[in-house]
Amino acid sequence: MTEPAGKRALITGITGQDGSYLAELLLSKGYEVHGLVRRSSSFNTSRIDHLYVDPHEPDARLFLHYGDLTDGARLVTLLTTIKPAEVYNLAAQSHVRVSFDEPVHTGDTTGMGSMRLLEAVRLSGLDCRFYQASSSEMFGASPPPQDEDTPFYPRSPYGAAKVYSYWATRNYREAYGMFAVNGILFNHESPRRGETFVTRKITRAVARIKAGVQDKLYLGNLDAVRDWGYAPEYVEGMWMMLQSDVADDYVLATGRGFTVREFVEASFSHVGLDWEDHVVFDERYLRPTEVDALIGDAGKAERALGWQAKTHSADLARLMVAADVTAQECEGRPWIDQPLVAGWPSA
Ligand code: NAP
Ligand code: F7E
Repeated sequence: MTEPAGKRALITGITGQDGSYLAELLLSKGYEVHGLVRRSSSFNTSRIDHLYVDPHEPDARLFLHYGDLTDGARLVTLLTTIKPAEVYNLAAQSHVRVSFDEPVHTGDTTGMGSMRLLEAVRLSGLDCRFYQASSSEMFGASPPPQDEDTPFYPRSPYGAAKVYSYWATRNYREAYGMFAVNGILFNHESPRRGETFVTRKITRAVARIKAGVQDKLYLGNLDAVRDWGYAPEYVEGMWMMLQSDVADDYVLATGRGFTVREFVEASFSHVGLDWEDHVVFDERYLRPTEVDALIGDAGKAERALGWQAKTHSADLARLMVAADVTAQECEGRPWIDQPLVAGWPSA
């Protein structure tokens, strides 16, 4: 393989929300980007199809490889062939509610998967920088505001698996001198957010109710407080962490809390609807243990990296509703058919 003019990066989870934005960002910076893709019986690359160029083309800089975080041997093979300068570990079973239904699978991918990848980096002898997608879910029951020194108290199999990956990453930094960092990211959303996370479930339902193809929206706990930011800004923070002189761990957050109810109100009112006419409580969306309030303090990232969130929850709700309304109207994918990600820092 010839050396690329820019840096070479490997992204696990490239087909997910963050992976797709990170791939765009790195390509815009001249990187050669390699992505790990799970084999699926149907296409699972819709978030990155617009970035794909036939690898036979001389200007192709995005390359996809089949692989899975449960297959450690495959990870070693890929790392030794690709030889990336930066590895971003974004792959995970990332749904908190689902982690109660599939705790062992979640532990195997979201927890052990990171250890397999770290060990693959070590075994391949590569001198590369490693980003671990850690999560505010690790703080769980610890009250806000949460920062890098807040004790972890996970409240789900997902949160527990992320704590394992967090410590595995720190251990490889301390034991082997690896440039390995944890980005402890609070919730971040976008028109590309998976349809079963609460923000997208709400904004998609608003668009469908407005269009007359749905009437009710069934939700669980409306009192939960989250610190919702805008995903394209957060992937820029991931990249900044790997460009730093020192490997360290950073919280990324907006610093402001918003209840699920407030997100619902902001979303429905954006299209002139009264949420109370449509939202119905359904206990199936409650969790055995809930995380009541997450509000992050990203002061360290601002001081050390110059990173700061720009988009806050109310603007995010409006931006996502607008994208879903357009997608509903043209039956298309909001991120491909329309340049709707206003505020995208590198566009
Ligand atoms: P996402 O949209 O759910 O994407 C997850 C990605 O992981 C997808 O590409 C998925 O592939 C892949 N994946 C799942 N299991 C895998 C396996 N066994 N092997 C290989 N790939 C696998 O998640 P996201 O919102 O982009 O989040 C990215 C990362 O940040 C995740 O680790 C998440 O836990 C973490 N995080 C997210 C947030 C947030 O608010 N978004 C906050 C903190 C941390 P398929 O497309 O084939 O399913
Ligand atoms: O829930 C409440 C739910 O599933 C947010 C992941 O990206 O962020 C995400 O995890 C809140 C919870 O995200 C419904 O009980 C009410 O309090 O959108 P969510 P999450 O659990 O915060 C963290 C940082 C991650 O790392 C994760 O990967 O909304 N809620 N009613 C509901 N949630 C859902 N999904 N569906 C409902 O009907």
